[in-house]
Amino acid sequence: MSRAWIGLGSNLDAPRRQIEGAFAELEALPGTRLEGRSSLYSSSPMGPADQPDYVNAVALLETDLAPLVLLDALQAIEAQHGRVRERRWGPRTLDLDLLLYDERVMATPRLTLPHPGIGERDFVLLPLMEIAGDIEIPGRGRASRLLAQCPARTVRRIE
Ligand code: ROI
Repeated sequence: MSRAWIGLGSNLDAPRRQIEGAFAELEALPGTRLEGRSSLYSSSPMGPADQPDYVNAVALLETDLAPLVLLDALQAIEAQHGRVRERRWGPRTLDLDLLLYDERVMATPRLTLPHPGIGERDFVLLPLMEIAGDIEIPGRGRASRLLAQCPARTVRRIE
């Protein structure tokens, strides 16, 4: 089994419900257990400001699925939530990012690990640290150091 950390985000169509539903769907993936889930967090949009605040969270999966198979499964869940590829950094019903997969480091056209945005996103790092502690991000350093260097801090816990 491998450990995969997933970042969840939504700012359309009842975001909390989107995130709660996504946790249930992650738990139902074949060969996969939902080992941990963070609280829900609210954050101001990164990118264009003319969109609602986001609800963000992080999940820990124990999985037999290989990284690209897991990525396919995450994109299928996004599609079920009505996710359409819209303008870059625009609002979305559900975003599922494969943040970390064991200590895997890779850069391919479809998948980069660790997730390239992880170090600049307080809305990823804070929920991640809630369930992972001060985890070492391969090639980047400890989560606490990355969080301290994040440009803006808007994330806050909402439950
Ligand atoms: N901003 C926040 N606060 N949370 C997100 O999950 C998020 N996701 C995105 C972009 C548009 C970059 N901005 C975000 O994909």
